[in-house]
Amino acid sequence: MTTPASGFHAALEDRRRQVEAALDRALPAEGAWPATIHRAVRYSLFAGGKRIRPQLVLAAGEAVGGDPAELMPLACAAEMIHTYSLIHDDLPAMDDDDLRRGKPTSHKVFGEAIAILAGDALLTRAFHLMADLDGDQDGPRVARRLRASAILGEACGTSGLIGGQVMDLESEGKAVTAAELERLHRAKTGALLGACVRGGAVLAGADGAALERLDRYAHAVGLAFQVVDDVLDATEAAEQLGKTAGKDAAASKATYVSLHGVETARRMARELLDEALAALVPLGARAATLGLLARLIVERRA
Ligand code: GRG
Repeated sequence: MTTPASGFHAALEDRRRQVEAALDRALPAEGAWPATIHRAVRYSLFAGGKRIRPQLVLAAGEAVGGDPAELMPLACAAEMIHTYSLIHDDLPAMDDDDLRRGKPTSHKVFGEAIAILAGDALLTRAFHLMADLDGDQDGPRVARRLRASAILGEACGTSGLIGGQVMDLESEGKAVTAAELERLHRAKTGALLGACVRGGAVLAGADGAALERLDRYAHAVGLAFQVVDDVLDATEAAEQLGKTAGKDAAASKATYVSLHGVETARRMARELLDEALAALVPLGARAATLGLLARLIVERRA
C-alpha cells in the first residue's frame, strides 16, 4: 500500500536518481584526459553520499514554485563543493582519515597530490557549471544564476566553510564554549546547507518574505544537522556511518555531546526540528518536502 509518507520517499528517491544522472553529465568522462584526475573525482563523488544538499536545493525551489531544470546546476554544484570539502578534510594535513562514504579516502587510493587536485577540480567545476548558461546572456535567468553563485561563493569562503575549518583546526586541544562551538558549526556545516536553501529559492525567483522564512528554516536545519552528526559520531559504529566512528572523543574534540551529553544534544536537535517546521508553515503545502528533509536530517542514522 502506498501511504503519503512512502509516496514522499519515492519522490525523494526519484530526485536522487535525477541528481546522480545530472552529476554524471556535468563531469568529463572517466577516461577523458588526464584520466587519473577524472577517476579520482568520480571515485569520491559517486561513493554513495546521501545527496542532502541537492535535495535541499530542489525542495527549496519547489517551495516557491521553481522549475526543477533551473535548479539542477546549483544542486550539482553544491554536491561537488561538499565532496571537495570531504576529500580535503580527510587529508593527512587536516583530519587524516582513512574511511569516507564506506570506502578508503581519496588520498589513500590516489595519493595526496591527486586528492588535493580532485578537490580543486570539483570546486572549480562547481562554479564553471553555475556560470554555464548555454549562450543565454541576459535577462532574469542570468541575474538569478549570478545571485545564486554569489550565495554559494560566500558560503564556501572564509566566512563559511573555510572559516569554520580554520576555527576547527585552531580549536584543537583548547576548551571551547557553547557559543564558539555554534559559531564553528554554523560556518563549517550550516553555511553550505543554508546556501542550498537560499540559492534554490533565489533561482526559483523567491520574494523577500519567502526568503526570510526559508532562511529561518535553514538556520535551524543547519545547526540540527551538526548536532545530530555529533550524536551519531558518539553512538553509531563505523559500518553504519561509512566513516571512522568515535573520532571526536578520541581527539578530545568539543562537540554537542561533549558539552551537553547525548540526551540534551538529542533534545536540542528535536527543538531545532520544531523551529524549522514552524518556519515553513506560512509557505503551505509546497514546502512539504523541505519539512520531510528536516525530519530525515534529524532522524537519520548515518
Ligand atoms: C574546505 C577542507 C575544507 C573543509 C571545510 C565541510 C568541511 C569543512 C569539512 C568536511 C568534514 C566534516 C566533518 C564536515 C561537517 C559536515 C558533515 C557532517 C559532513 C558530512 O555530510 P553528510 O552526512 O555526508 O551529508 P554524505 O557523505 O552523506 O554526503
